[in-house]
Amino acid sequence: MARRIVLLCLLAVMSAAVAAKDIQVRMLTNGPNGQMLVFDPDFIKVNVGDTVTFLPMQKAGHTSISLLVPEGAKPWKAAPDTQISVKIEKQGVYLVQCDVHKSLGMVAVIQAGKPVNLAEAKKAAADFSGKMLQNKDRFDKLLAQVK
Ligand SMILES: [Cu+2]
Repeated sequence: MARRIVLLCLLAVMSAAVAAKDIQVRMLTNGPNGQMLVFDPDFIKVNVGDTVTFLPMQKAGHTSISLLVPEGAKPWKAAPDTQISVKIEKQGVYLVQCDVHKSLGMVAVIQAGKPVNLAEAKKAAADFSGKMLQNKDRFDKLLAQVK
């Protein structure tokens, strides 16, 4: 009996380890479909425990910086043209910006589990988008994909 419980616990630990994914997001000057200055993908749905790795594919000073994270989650800030891996430890919506190109709408949204802070994220995105010079609708389009 005790042995069976130990075995079940081991299996649970192992499957959790296997299930955690590393999702790669490319930071691009020339993106797919003729889009300029994008994260690809720019809507990233993950599970809590997954890691999101931002890769500078084309040197242009691209950065990955959190603009908003759920309560209790750690914000992050990568240096320009630098790779960063972010472990997602809290559920909710994360807003991401490229500091150099934020005014041009280089943004992304991460959803982990339930979007517990969606209203807050929408408000922050609206404030932020108001200061953009182009692609002002990107955050809206991304947040519309949050389910
Ligand atoms: Cu950029």
